Amino acid sequence: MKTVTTIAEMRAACLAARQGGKRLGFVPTMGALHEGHLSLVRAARERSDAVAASVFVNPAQFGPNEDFAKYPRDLERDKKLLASEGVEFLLTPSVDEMYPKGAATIVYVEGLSEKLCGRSRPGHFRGVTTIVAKLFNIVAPDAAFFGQKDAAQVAIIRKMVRDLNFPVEIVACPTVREPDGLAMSSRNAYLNAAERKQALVLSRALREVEKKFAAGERGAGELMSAAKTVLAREPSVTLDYLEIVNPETLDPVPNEDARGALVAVAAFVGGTRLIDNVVLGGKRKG
Ligand code: PAJ
Repeated sequence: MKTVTTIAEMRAACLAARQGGKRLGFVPTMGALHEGHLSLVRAARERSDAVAASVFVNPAQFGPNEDFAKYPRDLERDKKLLASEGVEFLLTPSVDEMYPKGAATIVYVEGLSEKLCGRSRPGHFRGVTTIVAKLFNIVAPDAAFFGQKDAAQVAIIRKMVRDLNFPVEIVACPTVREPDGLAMSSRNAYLNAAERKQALVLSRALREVEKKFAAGERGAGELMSAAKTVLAREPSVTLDYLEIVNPETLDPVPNEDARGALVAVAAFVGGTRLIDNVVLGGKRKG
């Protein structure tokens, strides 16, 4: 694996691969890698001739009172994992390399960026789309791989790619979970033993929704209250949002029909903000 810290080196390495006729897959990450990240690398390998990745904790997507400073970082471990998964090119830039003094341009997807996590994390998605656009310009991948775990992020990046004509295919990959159902996240490392148990209420609430949906319930309101009943059993967990939305527009679905809807939840477990979601089956109307 060729690991570089400068944009120029990454651009040259990726360009050479593409000019050699290789289809290039790309997996952007913030490191502290787990099986969720590695599943994206495996998906990228299956669908590409060479895989590029990045590890960059992007300050622009963290709010002033969020965890940028304490976000878990273990670059040596990340490098070993990515090398063993067959990544060919890895970019691990400094903040100054990605945001040199005077950088003033942002990429902002209007509307979608204020929904779901965007409502409680102002500026978050603007930071995400700006860095992902920059990384796409550096790597110029044929396809880029993102986790469905961050469903709003997928919707917003798809919209950015359409609106700005990036010649890249966006591939969304399923959420990887711990055996007990907790969605894998670099932030799970913040949880103590008690919080780790409490955190299970998120996936439990979503499973309850899926169960009710499978039993024939189609009403978004009914499905919401089923989830809320489960969440209320863990009063130490503070709900940020629970929404049943169209997975593309992120707007609430009509109350009478939750088919094909995204059920998304965010909650604080102790000081840690966790998110999870499921997409319900069936065909959406319209
Ligand atoms: P990060 O949180 O490191 O996640 C990198 C990628 O891994 C994202 O596409 C995310 O959705 C995916 N991922 C995380 N947990 C997952 C899980 N349990 N199952 C499947 N995929 C999972 O998302 C970001 O970084 C950043 O916003 C980034 C896109 C890199 C821009 O800075």
